[in-house]
Amino acid sequence: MARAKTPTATPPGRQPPRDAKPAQDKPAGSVGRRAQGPDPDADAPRGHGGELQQQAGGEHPQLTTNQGVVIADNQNSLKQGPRGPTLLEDFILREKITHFDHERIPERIVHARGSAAHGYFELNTSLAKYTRAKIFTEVGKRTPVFTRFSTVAGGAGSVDTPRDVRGFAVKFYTEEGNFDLVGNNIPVFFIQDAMKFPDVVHSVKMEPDRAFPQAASAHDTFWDFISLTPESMHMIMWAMSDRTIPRSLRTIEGFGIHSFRFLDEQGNSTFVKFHWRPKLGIQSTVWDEALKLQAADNDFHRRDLFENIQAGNFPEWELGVQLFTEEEADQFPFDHLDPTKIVPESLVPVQIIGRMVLDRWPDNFFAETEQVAYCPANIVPGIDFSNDPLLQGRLFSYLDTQLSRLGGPNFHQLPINQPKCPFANHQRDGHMQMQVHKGRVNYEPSSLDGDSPRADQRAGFRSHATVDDGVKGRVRPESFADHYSQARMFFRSLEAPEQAHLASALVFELSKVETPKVRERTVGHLVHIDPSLAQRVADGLGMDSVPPAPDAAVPPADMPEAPEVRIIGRMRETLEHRTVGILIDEGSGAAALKALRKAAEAAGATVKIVAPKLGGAVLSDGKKQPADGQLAGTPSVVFDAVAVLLSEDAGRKLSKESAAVDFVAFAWAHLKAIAHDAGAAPLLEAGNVGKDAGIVDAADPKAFIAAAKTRQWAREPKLRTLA
Ligand code: HDD
Repeated sequence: MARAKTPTATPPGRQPPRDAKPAQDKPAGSVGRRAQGPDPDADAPRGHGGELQQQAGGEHPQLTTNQGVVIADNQNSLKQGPRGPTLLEDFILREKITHFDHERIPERIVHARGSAAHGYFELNTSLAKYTRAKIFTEVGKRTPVFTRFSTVAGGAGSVDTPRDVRGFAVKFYTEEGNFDLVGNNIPVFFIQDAMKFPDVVHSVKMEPDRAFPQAASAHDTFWDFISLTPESMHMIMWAMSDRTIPRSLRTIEGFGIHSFRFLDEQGNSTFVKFHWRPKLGIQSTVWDEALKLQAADNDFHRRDLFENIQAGNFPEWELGVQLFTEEEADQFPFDHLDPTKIVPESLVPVQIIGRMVLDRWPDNFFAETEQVAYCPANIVPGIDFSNDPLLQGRLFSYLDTQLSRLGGPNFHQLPINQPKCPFANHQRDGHMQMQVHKGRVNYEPSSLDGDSPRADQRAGFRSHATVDDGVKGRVRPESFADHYSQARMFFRSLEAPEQAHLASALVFELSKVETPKVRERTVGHLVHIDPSLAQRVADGLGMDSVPPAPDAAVPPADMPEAPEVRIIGRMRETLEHRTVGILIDEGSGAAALKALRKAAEAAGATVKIVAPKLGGAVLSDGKKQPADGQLAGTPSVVFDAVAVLLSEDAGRKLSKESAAVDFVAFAWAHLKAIAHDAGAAPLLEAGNVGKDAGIVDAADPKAFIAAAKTRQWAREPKLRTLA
């Protein structure tokens, strides 16, 4: 569809557009029509800003309006004379600005900040005994997925690394319809009933009169709500643990939280809880590291996910299930329908049934990551809900929120939300209807069109034939009344440094609370969980005594330890897909750098060079080594382990450079391995870096790799006098 243009207002010095050739590779009507760009050999346009400066030559698609009209000039609005008024008639300007004005949609009320990737799920163990869902019965089959990770409290533009729960939402595009597992990186929740969700969310979001703090729970309204909501105590233990300050989205666990049901061909039900386990193991930061990461890189987690997927370091998780019958559940010393409870693995082990690999970054953030609409009500035949009252409320909320967030009832037709299996029904019309339905029949029963969609009793979705009776009322079951036993189990199952971090987190958060009675009420709850924790937090807050514990509906019971809640011991000692930063300067040892790089890369790490100047430095062999990051903008917090290779001169010079001193001081404080040579000694001294198994001679790459694979927990007592 070539057309000749007769430009009417070509700016001076500019070549008029040439005749366009039809596109070979795009359908008619798409953006595929091609125009020739300015010829790079032609006289470059010289002007005063209103002229086209781009120099790329070759063929480009023609720029058009949304109506397909080819645009002649995308630099200047239509004016009455060069210095005259802009004309309202300029439909090209108006269309462009109007579209721009509406580029944003409402952000998610929670989980607004997120990053996502495409990938697949592969089943390795059939669950045909329990479910007819093909995704869980066809071993070896790869089902496409789109997985979005998020923080909960912050807005879409907030930082990646606040202390916060992480959302872990997976859309499985199964051949039987979309199945969404919309979970978090923590296996329990703050509240037991969806009725309380708007309250807990309002309390944690920025306070409505002052509009701060952004993406933080450390403020009065959150702790006010929590201190008056004892059912939140188990979740508070998890939220104040290092789980909420993950090192990477690639190193978080995920949980479906609620009990769901599996239904076999006969409709028999087995309860199921879903678990995602990162192949790289769990890895968190220490709090000071998380704080400094916020300053170093607002997008740390998004960038980390992007860079690793682009590099082919595809993140991977195992999918595990806990399966139990109604009769088994009746024997648990808690109610599995209560979402503030876990089913400890000592009662029901997790069986691994498959894996998820994320191997493709979205092409467009808005179209995919922003417009993806998850919904826990999206399930497929062979899966069903339980009566968990939090889940039941969620079944309503997600579709409802998308109606205003995505602007109407047809958001399921957006490419990212569409099932990848055929879908057809008699729903019609509405805002942004993308399908052109044919024929007269948009109802059922009908006899006018033999091809119109019909229900299928055999293949179709069937609910579990649950028998429930009871007296109507706004009630909580007695079996939901124990708020402290699992909180105690969690705290007591942690390793000593993890307990200390949790106590410090509570002290930090409550220190930001201005209202004394809120602090006191919160510490009172801790007495039920563990009196020593209450004492530590009271001491940390400078209280004269531990406040009294509130009445507990059910006194806390001692449960067996649950090792699965720990992070320490469940990290994987590996450098695979991690990043080592090597600080160099003029005269750094070339051989040592080569050996360290080789060893780190062989262990699966990415190596990044940091230098005072981005251009790099001339090494001892006289060759210039470019840097990946400039020292002042690339602190050690962004690395998993560091090495410092410096000549004597550079070592002396950098020991007076605060960015360099911080580089080593923070690596030390954040329990990371540091390899160094003799030249770096003055810098390490200036950074108060001590000696331990994590501080190694750069001439011994093996020792460095061994130390770099883990955090130096033994260093912790030297660094912090923890609450
Ligand atoms: Fe929710 C989003 C996870 C309880 C109402 N939720 C949302 C997302 C995740 C979760 C991961 C982001 C999905 C995405 O990436 O787009 N939510 C949870 C978990 C919960 C939970 C694990 C408890 C076990 N949520 C919950 C309740 C309600 C909601 C009880 C309301 C009754 N959640 C929403 C919502 C959101 C949402 C308002 C906001 C944006 C969206 O749905 O799409 O409908």
